Amino acid sequence: MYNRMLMPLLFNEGADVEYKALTEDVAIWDVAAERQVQLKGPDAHKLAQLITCRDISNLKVGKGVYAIMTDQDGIVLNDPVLLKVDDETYWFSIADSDVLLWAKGVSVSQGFDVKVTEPDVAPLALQGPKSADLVKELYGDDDLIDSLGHFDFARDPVRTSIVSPTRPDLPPIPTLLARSGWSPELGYEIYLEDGARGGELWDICIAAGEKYNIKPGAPNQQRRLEAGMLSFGGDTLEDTNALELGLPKRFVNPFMEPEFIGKEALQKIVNEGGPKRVFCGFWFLNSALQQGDYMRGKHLRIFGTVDGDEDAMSEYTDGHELPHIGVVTALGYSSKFGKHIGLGYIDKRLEKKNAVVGVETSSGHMLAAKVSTLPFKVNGKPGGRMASRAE
Ligand code: THG
Repeated sequence: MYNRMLMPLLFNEGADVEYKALTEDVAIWDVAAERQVQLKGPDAHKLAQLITCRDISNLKVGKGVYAIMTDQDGIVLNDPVLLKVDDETYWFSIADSDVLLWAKGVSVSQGFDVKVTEPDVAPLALQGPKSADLVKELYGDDDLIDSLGHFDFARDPVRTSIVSPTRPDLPPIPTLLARSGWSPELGYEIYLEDGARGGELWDICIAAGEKYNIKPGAPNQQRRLEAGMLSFGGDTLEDTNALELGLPKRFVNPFMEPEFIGKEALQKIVNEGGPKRVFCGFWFLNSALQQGDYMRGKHLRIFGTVDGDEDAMSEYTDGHELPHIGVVTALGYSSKFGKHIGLGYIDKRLEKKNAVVGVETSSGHMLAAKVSTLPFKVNGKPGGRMASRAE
């Protein structure tokens, strides 16, 4: 369940077929569970700003941004994409937690003039190198598609409605079209604005995508691990603060002009020397793991020394006597890198040292892993894409 909805996670042909479609052709994912929390009214901007630690003063209509939400202690509540739909309408396209109630609660406490709702909007993701060709066919508007930069979107009753090729007599399907998605590939998201027409939209995409080898899939864990992208809930702990995510400064900006919930707490953390642990990657060094081994959302404890000395570590068959210095929150096999990789948190002192640490598996064994900054790099080049972290 995701936002109290079912979300398809794997299709019959299997994870390898989905991965290949995503990286070479185009994959289609039903991500309707990424609900929209709409803020509408004269104070919509004020409320949106108050609940994200990113400066959105200059956000333009038609632009989306990755907008982390924090509580009064700077703890991450959600990591939505925020879309400015018009001057008085914002959508938070949320990950799996109760943003609707949080936004209503904050709004009422401030006496804001804004309505907070969950409109009938259901995103559908088309991700992969051939996704642009496919959306061009769906919308028949190459100029529009070519004009969309990363995280831009368009919403227009004519230009972003989809006419069914087989049923042109039916009213066009209303959508918002964004260039975004939870993968490092080129990708688009169709925000369907009439839930009753979901099946029809899916069928239209599958039919138009046939010549691009489209495959149904789901937000791809293997690819997002390679890209070092955060999975809220899986990779965030109860007490993860926004500074620990290691995102670029403009995403988490405690010293910006506008007020937001968590500002004081995050400033204090910076003033006291910064976060004690940081989100990072792990390269698993030994071959004890099987290709199918995959973990998300459990917390494997990490043991090691703050020196991260490889020779010292290799002497431990059982490193439990070492200090507990972090946690692995997800791991899986990367076919791109030819080894297992993971994500999690490590003591800040080890972040940039290529330290070798011991990761305790659920069966109590200790696996050696090397800490990596994100995005993962191979021969100095980011292994995902352009991931924002690389900037
Ligand atoms: N699409 C939409 N809604 C969503 C998601 C989505 N809601 C839930 C969840 N996914 C939100 N989380 C993320 C996390 C990361 C990214 C997008 C949504 C992402 N990150 C890039 C990175 O980390 O490299 C780029 C960030 C940037 O440049 O701004 O894309 O997928 N509609």
